Amino acid sequence: MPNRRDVFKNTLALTSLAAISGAATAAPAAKPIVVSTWDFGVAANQAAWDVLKGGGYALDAVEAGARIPEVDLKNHSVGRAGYPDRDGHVSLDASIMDEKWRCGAVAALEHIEHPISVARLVMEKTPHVLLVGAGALQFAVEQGFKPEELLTPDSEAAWKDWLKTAKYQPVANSEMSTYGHAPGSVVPGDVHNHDTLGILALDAQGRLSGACTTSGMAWKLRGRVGDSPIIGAGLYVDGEIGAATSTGVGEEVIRNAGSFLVVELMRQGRSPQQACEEAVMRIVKRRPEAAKTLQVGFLALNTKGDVGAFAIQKGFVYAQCDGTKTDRVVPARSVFG
Ligand code: SD4
Repeated sequence: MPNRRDVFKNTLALTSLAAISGAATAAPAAKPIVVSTWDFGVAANQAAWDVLKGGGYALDAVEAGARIPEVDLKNHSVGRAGYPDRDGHVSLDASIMDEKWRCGAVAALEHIEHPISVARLVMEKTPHVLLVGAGALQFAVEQGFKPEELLTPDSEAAWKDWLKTAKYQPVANSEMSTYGHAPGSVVPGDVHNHDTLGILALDAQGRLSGACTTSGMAWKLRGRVGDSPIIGAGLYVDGEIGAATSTGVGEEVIRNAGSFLVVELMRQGRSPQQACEEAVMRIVKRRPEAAKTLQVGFLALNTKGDVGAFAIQKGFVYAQCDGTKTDRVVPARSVFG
C-alpha cells in the first residue's frame, strides 16, 4: 500500500506531466477582447465580436474578422479587390495561428477570395504550415474553394494608370505611395493608403488566436511574398504569453522576425506597448536612413487582455472591441511625427 509521501510524489509527477502535455490545464477565464490593425479593423472586429460575445473560440473569431476586408470591394490592400502585382495578378498572403502553436498560411495565392480560410485548412488538414502559389491554389480548389478572377475593374484601372509612369518598377512602400492623391496629400498609413489586416483575439476561456491577411505591396514583383504569411514575422501567437501582428513594409518585419520578437519581449516581462516599441526601435536602429521613409507598425495583445501598438511613422491606428466600450479606433504612437 503506498504511503502518504508516495501518493504526494505521484500526484506531483502527474501534475507536471499534465503541465508539460497541456492535457489537463484549462485556460483561465478571461474578458474577451479583439484588436485589429487600421480603421477598417472596426468591421472585422464586429464579425469577430459576434463569435466572442457568445463564448466562441478566438480562432473562429479571427477567421470571421479577417474574411470581412477580404471581400470588401473598396479595400485595395486586402483580398479580392487588392491591387495586383506589377504584371496585373492579384496575389494574396494570409496566416492564422492559435493558442496551441497550431498555424497555417498561404502565400502568393491567386484566384481565391478568402485566403485566410485556406490558411486555416492548411493548418487543420495538412501536416504543413505554408503552401504557396500554384500548390496553394490546387489545395484550395481541392478543398472546395471556387477559383475566380479577382482583379476588379477599379484595381485594373489603378494598375494601368500606374503602368503609364511606373517604368515597370515595383513600389517600395505602398503606404507612402501618392497613387490617386494630390502630391503631398498622403500621410503614411492614412485613410487612403493603408494595408494589411492583422487581428488578435482573446476569448472568454483565455484562448488567444491571431490572423493576418493582405494583398501585399501594390505593384510588387511577381512572386514577392511579404511578412503576413510568415509565422513569426507578420503574426505570432504564444497561448501562454500573448500575440502580435504587423503592418507595413514586410521586408523589414521579416528581417527582424518582428511578431516573434514582440511576443518574446512580452515573455521577458515587457508590456505589449513596451514590446511593440522595442521591436520598432530595432528596425529603426538597424536601418536608420531607410526608416525615415518607411512604415512598420506592430499591434500586440497579452493573455491579460492588455493591448499595445507602435509604428515608425505617424498615422497607424488600430481598432479595439471588448464589449464594454463601443468599438473604437485608437491612434498608435510612433517614432516620427
Ligand atoms: C506586406 N505587410 O506584404 C504587408 C502589407 C503591408 O505596406 O502592410 N504593406 O509587406
